[in-house]
Amino acid sequence: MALAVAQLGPVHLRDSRESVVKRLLQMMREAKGRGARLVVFPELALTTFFPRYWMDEQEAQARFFETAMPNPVVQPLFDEARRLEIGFHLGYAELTRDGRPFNTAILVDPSGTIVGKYRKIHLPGHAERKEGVPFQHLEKKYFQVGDRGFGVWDTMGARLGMCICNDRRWPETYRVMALQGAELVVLGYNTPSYNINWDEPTHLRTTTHLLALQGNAHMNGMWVAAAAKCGSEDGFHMFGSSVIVAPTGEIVARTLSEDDEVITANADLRLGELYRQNIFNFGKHRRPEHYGLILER
Ligand code: CDT
Repeated sequence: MALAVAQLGPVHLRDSRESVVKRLLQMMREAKGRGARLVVFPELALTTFFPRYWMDEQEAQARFFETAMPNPVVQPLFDEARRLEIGFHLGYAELTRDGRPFNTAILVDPSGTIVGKYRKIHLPGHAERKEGVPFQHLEKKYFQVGDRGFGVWDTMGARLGMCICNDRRWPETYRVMALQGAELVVLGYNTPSYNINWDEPTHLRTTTHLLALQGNAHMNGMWVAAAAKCGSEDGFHMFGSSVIVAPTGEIVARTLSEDDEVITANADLRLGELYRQNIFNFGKHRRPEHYGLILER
């Protein structure tokens, strides 16, 4: 499967959604030009990473959430996907009709139809205002925990799963999708380079990000494609290192910049099948009777 990851450089507070959609469109065209059938965009791709700012929920919802998808601002993405016959994955802040806020991602097929939706389950950070730190991480304040579980979708010739950012650090995320036969998991992320909780060397932020993707891709015999929004948003830096990881655990493509950048790879889905039929043959080798504690605690 020809796959593209479209990393986004910074989106500042002053940047309009229209300007972001233009950048996404340009990368979608580049992805298509390189033969991709699917392009993966980041988490909360349409705005700055607003959970770093303290405000009341109503203000956040008015400024940063989408009440419909598609809507007139993002419609050009759907139209271009249909024209080019390319699918895409897009993260955005969703406010449902009954007023529930989620950190959401959609999967759109090459006819421009939404075929899958995922709402982020592992919400990092805090809900209360944290004092003495350079920025907040208020996902627990602005979003509810996703209510749809970890699904998979048969589309574009593959069985695809989705997760969002912090979900990528939890083995259960991938395993639940692998148990449903996922061959490829796509995700977007916004990860601050500075750790507000302890004095963590900056390079470890990237190391642990890659470890999580590579280890889980391998242990579940799947491809993983991860797209960052990165660089310095109004002075708040987030790392790049968007990657496409093979079921071997190897990185087959990685961004060089911390700006808008497209990477591509030909994901041979049979490679994952080799692992799922042999060393990670769940039916033959898993021992769920010894894993009960995972659901009890
Ligand atoms: N967006 C997101 O989930 N970011 C988290 C940062 C965790 S630090 C509170 C991540 O895991 O990358």
